[in-house]
Amino acid sequence: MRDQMIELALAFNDKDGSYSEHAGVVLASVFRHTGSPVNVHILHDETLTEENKNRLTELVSGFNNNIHFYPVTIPPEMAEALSGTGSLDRWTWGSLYRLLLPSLIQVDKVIYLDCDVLVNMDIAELWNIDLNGYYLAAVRDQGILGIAGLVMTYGLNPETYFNSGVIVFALNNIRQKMNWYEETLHFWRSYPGTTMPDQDALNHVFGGNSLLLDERFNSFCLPGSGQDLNNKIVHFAGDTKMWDPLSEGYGLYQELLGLTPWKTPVVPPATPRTIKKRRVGAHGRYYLAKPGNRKKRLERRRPMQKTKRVRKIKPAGTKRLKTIRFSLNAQAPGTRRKSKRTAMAPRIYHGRIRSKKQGPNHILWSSKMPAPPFLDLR
Ligand SMILES: [Mn+2]
Repeated sequence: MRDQMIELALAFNDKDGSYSEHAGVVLASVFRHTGSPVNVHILHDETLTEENKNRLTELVSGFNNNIHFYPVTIPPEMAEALSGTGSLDRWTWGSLYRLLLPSLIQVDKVIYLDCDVLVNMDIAELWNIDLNGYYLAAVRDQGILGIAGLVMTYGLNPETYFNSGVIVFALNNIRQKMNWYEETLHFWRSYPGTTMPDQDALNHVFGGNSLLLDERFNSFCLPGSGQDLNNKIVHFAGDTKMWDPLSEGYGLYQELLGLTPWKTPVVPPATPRTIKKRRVGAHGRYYLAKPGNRKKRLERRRPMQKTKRVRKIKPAGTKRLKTIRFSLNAQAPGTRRKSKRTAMAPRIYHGRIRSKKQGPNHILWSSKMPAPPFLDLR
């Protein structure tokens, strides 16, 4: 007989397309350490692409487990209650999806995990903890020393203040507490200053009846701590996440990534760099750029006509003056010109002449556009 089915929920907003991959790594870390079957519940929004959905499905079914997707829309009254909360620019809507678990998932109990944790133990150990009549089980927030004063201003108890990154929700118990949803909204309306709307609200609504677990079920990991990551659930709760090369969990993250369909890391789209443009004198505009990759930049700016354009743009101002020699008697009266070249006078260059290798602000291009009439040229 197989072990008891474990219900596991992840919730995220994937606005830059990378969170699906992190979710995949979290799941791989769970599957690798447990022999129990797992029912995976993904709370997501329109930012989850079909491709990433397929990859998650592929990963989960590859471990002989099941996956269910729940498209989430924040209810209008929830958005309204949060509209006074000025801190939402730091916290995505995705962090609030976990609050809707009691109404979304029809199971008695579910383990919720953040997408910045690595499960280095059999998750069945967490699942098998008896919740009795508690609403939830979680671990005391290890950053509480820094925010004890703050959470007290919201009427929360720092002694029992738990972190919302790893939670076992007793959904059946919560559903029996009829007013859990109203109380959540009430908290946000009463304390618009909350900096962690999800965690503070959960503490407010369920804190009085929650089971505090051993720290190894949600062990914070800071860079440079050199801590042992084994036999615990590691939470990269700070700014240095496990996918950051500076993180203690980076090696493990990469290893687990190899078990997912995201084996080849997703390369984030290059951020377009701006080319500074400034008017110089009355003669025209100069494009200033750092040396080294000007061809690349020009190509990026004009993708349609790469090579042609690069050649064309070759700046008049950067050309060296040609040395032109002609003898004084080259065109004696009545004689033919010896050649075109010898008859030509040197051209006058209006732009400043510079060699190619010069300082960081060498001129790439200058136009000899006539100055607009409204400019005073004196
Ligand atoms: Mn987290």
